[in-house]
Amino acid sequence: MTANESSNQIQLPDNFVFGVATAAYQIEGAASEDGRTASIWDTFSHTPGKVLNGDTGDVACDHYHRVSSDLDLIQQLNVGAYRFSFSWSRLFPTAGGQVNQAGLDFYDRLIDGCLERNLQPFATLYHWDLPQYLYDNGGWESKETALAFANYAKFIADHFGDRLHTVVTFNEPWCSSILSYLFGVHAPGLKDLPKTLSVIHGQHIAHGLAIQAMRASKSDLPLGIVLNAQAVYPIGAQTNGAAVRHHDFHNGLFFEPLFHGRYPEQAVKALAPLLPKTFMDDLPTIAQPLDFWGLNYYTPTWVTDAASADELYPATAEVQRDDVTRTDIGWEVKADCLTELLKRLYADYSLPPCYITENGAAYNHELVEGGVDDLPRQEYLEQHIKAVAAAISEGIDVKGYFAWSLMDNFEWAEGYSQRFGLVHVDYSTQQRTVKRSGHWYADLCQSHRGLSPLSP
Ligand code: GCO
Repeated sequence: MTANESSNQIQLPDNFVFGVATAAYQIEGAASEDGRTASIWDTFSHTPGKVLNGDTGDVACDHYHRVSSDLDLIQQLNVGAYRFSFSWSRLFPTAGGQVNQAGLDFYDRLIDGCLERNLQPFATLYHWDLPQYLYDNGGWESKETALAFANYAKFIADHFGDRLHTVVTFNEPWCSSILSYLFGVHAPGLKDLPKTLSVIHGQHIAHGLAIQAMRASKSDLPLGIVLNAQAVYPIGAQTNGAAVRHHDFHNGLFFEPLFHGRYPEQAVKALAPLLPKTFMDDLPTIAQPLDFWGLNYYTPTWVTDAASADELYPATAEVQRDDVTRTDIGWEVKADCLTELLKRLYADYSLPPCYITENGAAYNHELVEGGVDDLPRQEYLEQHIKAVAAAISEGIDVKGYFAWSLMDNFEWAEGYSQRFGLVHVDYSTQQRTVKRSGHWYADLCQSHRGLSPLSP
């Protein structure tokens, strides 16, 4: 089957948006150029033992210097939208300081470059790169950081608001709290439950204040948040309780306060002594009405009860199933879980319309005779886009889909070892090569646009 034949079978609404996604620390490089200062990811990646092979984002894809040709590349993929994140410490390199003009110029070039190429800019304020000076001053546990975030958000809305298609506050706050402060995998690499709960709450407050600040600045700018909801399943019938607790902790601590202005009852009961003192008082600030939300989905989560009865809530353990298809990073491929997840979330919570803001696969195919034959990624994308179409046909309001990622990049604790790109990057030369999956995606976007032009 050719790309066009297979893509034509996917039925999507007329104004459905296709895009590609990236994040600042993963692609920009130029880590200490033009006034940018360190974020917690610079510190973490420069700490021996934290990132595979000692890799850092110092150079990454050198996107800071190649923004114009990278935008040309995005245009060649025929997408209608580009999702990127701002580097907070490039724009505001010092505590309480002025905006950094060179940083501002860079994002002006990026956003204007999108508009010149008919790419709708979808911006993220926080993709995990907290300025180090804010971390040193108490980080997300401190209200000062939430206030600084609201000021930063207001600046973005004031300066860029009339050129952005949407803005999200946080990308995957689960990662910048639980993965970073409880599991110790991401910056700052701690394993501390009370701190984790304070950070979750602090980020929620920052989100609420930022939404208020941006609304006041530009009331017609569509605002949202991106969550990596887990598609949780019990590994056997007897572990249903574990699945409920896991969902409550890993999804409920985010969805319930953000969309319903409350924390999950069971989690609160179990964790009460560890929760921040003001957690009830802050809920009205946190639960701001949103225009949309973003779902990042890669793989399902199978759980059972934790081995030890002494474990703290949710006392669950993840289980890897045998005999399933996995990507090179080890994540199980199961597209129907995406349809089920969307249906479950819309059944459980009152949610605005959604974009799939990330979906994709790590496959480490290399360049052979000038091409990259990554058929498994193409198949992964096709299955998951069909899963989105299935959810839409069942009434779920999904407005668009962003492939993760435009190009191979710095995959956090995995360094450069895992390649998620539609475009291959040779890190020694910075040469970009569109992979087979990238050509397929470009055909899909083209045929979809051919049938129905994107709305402005
Ligand atoms: C995330 C992040 C991305 C990752 C991607 C692959 O979802 O973890 O938003 O920055 O690179 O998801 O892990």
